[in-house]
Amino acid sequence: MNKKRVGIIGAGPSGLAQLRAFEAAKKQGLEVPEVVCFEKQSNWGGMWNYSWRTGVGKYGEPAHGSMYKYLWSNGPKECLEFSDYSFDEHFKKPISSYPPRPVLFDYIQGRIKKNNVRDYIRFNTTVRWVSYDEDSKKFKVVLDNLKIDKTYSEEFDYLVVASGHFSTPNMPYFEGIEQFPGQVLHAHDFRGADPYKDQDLLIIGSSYSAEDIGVQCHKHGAKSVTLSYRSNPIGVNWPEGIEEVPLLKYFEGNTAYFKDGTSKSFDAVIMCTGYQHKFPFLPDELRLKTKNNLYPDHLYKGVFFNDVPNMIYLGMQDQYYTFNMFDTQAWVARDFMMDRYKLPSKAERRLDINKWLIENEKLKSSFDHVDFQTAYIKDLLNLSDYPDFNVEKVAEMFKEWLQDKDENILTYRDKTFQSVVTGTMAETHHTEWMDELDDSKERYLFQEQSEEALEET
Ligand code: FAD
Ligand code: NA7
Repeated sequence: MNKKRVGIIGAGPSGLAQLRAFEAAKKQGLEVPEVVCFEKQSNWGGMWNYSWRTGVGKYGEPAHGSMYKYLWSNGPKECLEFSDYSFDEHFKKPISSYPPRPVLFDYIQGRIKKNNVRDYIRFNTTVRWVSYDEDSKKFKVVLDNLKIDKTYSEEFDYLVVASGHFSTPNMPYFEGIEQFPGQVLHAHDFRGADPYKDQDLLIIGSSYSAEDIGVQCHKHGAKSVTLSYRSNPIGVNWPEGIEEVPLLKYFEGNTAYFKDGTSKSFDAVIMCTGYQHKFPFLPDELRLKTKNNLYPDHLYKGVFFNDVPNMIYLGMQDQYYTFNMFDTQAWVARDFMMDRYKLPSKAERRLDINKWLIENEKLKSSFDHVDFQTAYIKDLLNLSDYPDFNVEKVAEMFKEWLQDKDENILTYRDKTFQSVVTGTMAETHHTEWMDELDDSKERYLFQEQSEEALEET
């Protein structure tokens, strides 16, 4: 009998989780389907694979990356730790709770390099279009090999969409913006705080990107940072040099006028106004249509597209949990694709989705959001053999993290947490975050080593 074929779109943390899940089954001696992963970039890691490029990539595809220089983990690493590959196993010593991007990229790669999963990935390959044949129950996937500029197609029994949803900007219009004399960009194109040194910076938005880009620019020498919110302010205890104001109404030249009647002149504007779930390679009947939220409609268990459940989406939720959530999803998806986990009827699936949607509607506070996603992870953990971890403890850490940010947005990254995987307590980083201007892996790890060495002498 021919092996079933699984296509995975994207080799970011979600796609890599799917590959790792299949490898784990293979290690147990189980027969796994034939798996092919398509990645339009030349390397894996998704967002964590930093690119200086904006606009388009080398081959003219929309640039995927939204991460920037000086990006440090915005939550404790203990909240995202893989439960089958600990930080201790990777770094061989305790590290701090908030590592910079290159260090987390290294960690993601470490687990994957232990297996031969690179062989399953076709890099520089964009998924151009997908169609589904109801009779044969197969997906036809049209692909572009970007390097040799060749289009071809292949068929799959299952398709896993792991293409991320923080890449296509949501870019609102404000009256007069077309005449604004300075730079106007979306967070997607922000590549570091350096250009905003000594500048008065206006940031629109009040979520993760606004908070982090605002704080990074403050840290790296912006003259002032003004955050303009639509619904709710971030509301933390801002230091001098950062302030929050209600929504921008319009610009006149370089002056911005806000809803509360105040105004200020700016050198640059960064729209931290979120992203669109965008799947230009999917037809209507297969496409997830949702805003960024904790439980997108139409996905049973947050992964199986209810109309066509052989179509699987990973990581489409708004995220408190990240790497470990992608894992819990990928393990359940794998078991379904290997006939080890059976789905209930479409109507039953709909009822289950509705149950989660109703709960999602009731959420008010950030703590409620954490509890909701924690319940979701627990539900998934019950469905596969992904190594159990203390999710309740992780939820507590998320709440502590939220409180730390409220108390002091400039020092929360100096705090340390305890791993639920190994019990190891994180190290205090050698330099306080506000004084640390170098985000390289070498500096992050080397300094710790040299301090250790110093202690030994
Ligand atoms: P992605 O990482 O986006 O990967 C998707 C992959 O799919 C990419 O490699 C892309 O090239 C590929 N792809 C897309 N379309 C196609 C196509 N048509 N054909 C072939 N390949 C395609 N999370 C944290 O845990 N901690 C943080 O500190 C943190 N900071 C963040 C900061 C920023 C600025 C952003 C944008 C996100 C941040 N996140 C953070 C969340 C982050 O998105 C997740 O950690 C994680 O990268 C999501 O993984 P993913 O695989 O689902 O998507
Ligand atoms: P989010 O978390 O989706 O937040 C988007 C923000 O943009 C949010 O504050 C919105 O305000 C605001 N927004 C959206 N449209 C507008 C308009 N038209 N006007 C003003 N404000 C608007 O995206 P982020 O980029 O912050 O975070 C995404 C990921 O990147 C995250 O995982 C991080 O780790 C990094 P609202 O509250 O809806 O009024």
